[in-house]
Amino acid sequence: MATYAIGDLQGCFDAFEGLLNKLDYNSNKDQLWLAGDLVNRGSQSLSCLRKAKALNAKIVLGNHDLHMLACYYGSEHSLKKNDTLGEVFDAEDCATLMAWLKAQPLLHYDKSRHTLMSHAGVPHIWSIKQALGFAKEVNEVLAGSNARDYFDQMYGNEPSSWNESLVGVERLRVITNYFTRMRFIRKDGALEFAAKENVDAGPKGFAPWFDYSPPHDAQIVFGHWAAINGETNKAQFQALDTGCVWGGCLTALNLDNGQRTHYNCEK
Ligand SMILES: [Mn+2]
Repeated sequence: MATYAIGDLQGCFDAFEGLLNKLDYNSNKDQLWLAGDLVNRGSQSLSCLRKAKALNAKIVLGNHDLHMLACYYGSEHSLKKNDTLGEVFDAEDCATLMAWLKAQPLLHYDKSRHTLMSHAGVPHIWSIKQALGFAKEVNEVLAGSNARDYFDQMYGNEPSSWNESLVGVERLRVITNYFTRMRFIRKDGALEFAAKENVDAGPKGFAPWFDYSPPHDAQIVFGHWAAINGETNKAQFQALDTGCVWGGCLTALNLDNGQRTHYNCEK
């Protein structure tokens, strides 16, 4: 019996299956966590969604997952040029899959493991309790009758900083951005979205979010940042996006012993 956390699938179902086989994954005994971005860019998003649902994986929503949900539930969002989500929307079980995905959290906390998982990470400006509360605010809107309004106004980089006094869609947007798009952050909590390369790519005054010490010692498992190739140099922060869809590899972290297993995704 083991629990594995796997990074961004991004529609790479062959790699997903290959990695599960390599782990000798037993769906009757083992448990799976997925760090978000199950879909898009790769060519097998539909199979990834079906498999994740069938395995009853613990999932957090990534920016690509939210984009797909916005295209489906929003009033006017259409697919972008590089999106590979058409087969999902054409599938007979699309409505079931979308409803299932929309109910997934932005942040997962396993108290017994003292481990948090979110797609992009958890900013140092929040305690565990605050982070869980803010993530829940977004998930309650996703579950309610205002979900369409949220999806219609979800996109954007502003406000760029957390402020407790924010309300409405601006508050939800910045919370969403911390959990699903964050890479570089300033000590005061301001986010910067242009830089996507390695840890030195941020503008002056900004550093990778995991360079700061949070007010807790929970382990944080995350994906999203393929360019750092699974490395943060800190045991507290476990990066899992190793660029499978870009020809890198798909990574599984055994949460019981910290061991990593890779599946090579070379094209
Ligand atoms: Mn992402």
